[in-house]
Amino acid sequence: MRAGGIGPSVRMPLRADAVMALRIDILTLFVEMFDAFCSTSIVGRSVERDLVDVQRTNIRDFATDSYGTVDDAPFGGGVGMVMMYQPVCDAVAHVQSRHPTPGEVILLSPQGAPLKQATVEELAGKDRLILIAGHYEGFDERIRTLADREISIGDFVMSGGEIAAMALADAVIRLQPGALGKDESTHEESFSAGLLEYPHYTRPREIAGMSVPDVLLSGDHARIAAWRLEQAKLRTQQRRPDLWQQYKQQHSNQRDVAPDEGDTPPQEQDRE
Ligand code: 9D3
Repeated sequence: MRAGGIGPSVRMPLRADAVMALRIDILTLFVEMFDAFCSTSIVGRSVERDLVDVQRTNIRDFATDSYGTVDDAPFGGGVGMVMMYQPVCDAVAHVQSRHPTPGEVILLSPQGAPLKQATVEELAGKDRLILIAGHYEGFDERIRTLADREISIGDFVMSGGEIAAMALADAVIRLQPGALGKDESTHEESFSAGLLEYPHYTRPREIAGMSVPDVLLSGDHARIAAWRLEQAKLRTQQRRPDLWQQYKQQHSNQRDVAPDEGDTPPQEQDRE
């Protein structure tokens, strides 16, 4: 969560019950893509409760010609269009001028650093973020100088940066104090940090010939916790050997890395 220690980057409470909201500016050519995002579920509720202020800015508003041109053909030739420097630069300057605290400028790009929860946690502690989403074959290289960092959400190709901006904003917003209800609390995330989730079950006890594991009906909370940790480890070994190696490394001074200290994942017994 938020880094410890009082410093200029830590948002200070105005009153005991009021904390300055995180402000996120989204610079995009498709502001309408963010409508449902901003009004639905945890993000919608956080906006309503003033835990976060999400402002959308249309980069096209900063075009200088009457056609609203924001892209052009690449120097050197090639297919596709390139997003121009000037409208993006002016849009960033505009949103920066609208607020006293400078925002951390993040360019969503397939060439960015792959997004990790550690980055999300770091960004969740900032006062202000400015997300730039592109929607062309590429940015004019000089746009990169406007950004403090460049982030990708994974090694796959989307048609634009808008969904990546939503993914990042969503991950950051749900970490704001008060964003999650009691039932959605992140408490357990720290307990099993670095592991995939254990299997969940709800009513009915039996359906389509599949029953709930007996231990979950036992009422024995210690046994249930042990079973869940075991399942989380098994699942991580089977599905994400990369995460499992990391987890083993981080817990190498403890005796809790069982069930299998080895590198070969056990056979998966059942699939969902
Ligand atoms: C044919 C040229 N493309 C190379 C594969 C370049 C390209 C430019 C722009 C590919 C995708 C995009 C649009 N994507 C994003 O803006 C984007 C993105 C993504 O596609 N995947 C994962 N994370 C991100 S963050 C922004």
